[in-house]
Amino acid sequence: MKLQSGHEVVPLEGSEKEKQLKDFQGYKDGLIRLMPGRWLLAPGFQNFADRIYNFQHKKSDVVVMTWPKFGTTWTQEIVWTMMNSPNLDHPDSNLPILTRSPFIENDIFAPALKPGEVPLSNDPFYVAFKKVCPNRNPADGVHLQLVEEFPDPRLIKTHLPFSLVSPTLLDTCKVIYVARNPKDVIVSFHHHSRILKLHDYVGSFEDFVQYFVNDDLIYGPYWLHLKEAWERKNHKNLHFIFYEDLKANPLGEIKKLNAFLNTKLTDAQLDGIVKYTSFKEMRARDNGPVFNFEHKGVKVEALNAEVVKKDGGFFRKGESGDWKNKFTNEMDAKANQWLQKNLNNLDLEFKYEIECRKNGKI
Ligand code: PPS
Repeated sequence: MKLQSGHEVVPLEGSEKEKQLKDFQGYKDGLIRLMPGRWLLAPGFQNFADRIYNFQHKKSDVVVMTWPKFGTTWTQEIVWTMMNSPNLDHPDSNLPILTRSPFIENDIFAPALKPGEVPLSNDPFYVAFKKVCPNRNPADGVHLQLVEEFPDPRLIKTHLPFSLVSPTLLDTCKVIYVARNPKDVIVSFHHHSRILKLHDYVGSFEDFVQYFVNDDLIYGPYWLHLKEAWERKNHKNLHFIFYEDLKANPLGEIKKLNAFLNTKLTDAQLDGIVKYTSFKEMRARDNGPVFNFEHKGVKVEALNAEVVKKDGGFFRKGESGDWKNKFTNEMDAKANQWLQKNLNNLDLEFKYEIECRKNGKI
């Protein structure tokens, strides 16, 4: 199958597929690769790829584009608050973030609905869908249609790279790309893949590092995703944020966003947003992208409660450099080799890797 982005869809087969399905027990429908790029995605992507590629963006859209675990949710919460609730008084601010800032490709992970079937009535996504697009058929994509019909200005999340989204995206609207040190991404993604039943990773941490350096994790390859954004970094509609900068100086970074988005917030409003979007406050609100809910007394659980109890939920640690507590010397050497091969070749100084080394943080 050929996509309108020009990519050929190749389903994973043989021993590679077997290994993935053994370690990621949530990938029951298998996985696909898109060539060129070797992008690894859920097979449901084929149903939405062309619509996403041809999506009509508006000038007022703001897209938060990241690879998984780069700090998407944090950035969405900051930007949503700047755009909608600068005085922290919007009545919807406690709703799950993906109902306020929809995730354009999230339908690719949902099991296909049978004709006439509707999602669970109190699934927060479906509640938002019914409110925003009451006359649409959810089988055509709850999340994608939510984005299509969402009132302006829309704040849209994607983990897709530039080559899989609209080729006119940057010339049409503003894009915020968030990047994060790959070693912390590995730790965070490993946790994410264990807590989310959608992935249900049951392999070892060591194997997870290997999956990462082989570019064999879903949404991979990390470096190509980053490269496609880095090559566009001088475009006036692209704003780059590094998770580590946001962590070290949130006010400074939010001020830059204030200029980029032209939101014209006062210093007092920006101070309020820094506090409101701190890790501590966001973890306490716990209205991130994944959640459990009850439907007619039956618990619908996206999260593996046992792992959450032992190792924490979606808002895990929210720190830079936590990888030092998890990596062995061998893993570090493997990741460094990967960094050397992929990121140095990009002409992208992964400045936090370098700076952190200099000041002894790593
Ligand atoms: S996802 O599921 O891919 O969209 O995840 P994403 O939101 O990109 O990344 C989740 C990590 O970001 C951390 N996080 C934060 N860090 C600092 N401050 C705030 N406010 C914040 N909110 C979320 C979250 O805890 C995940 O990182 P780890 O290292 O696992 O804690």
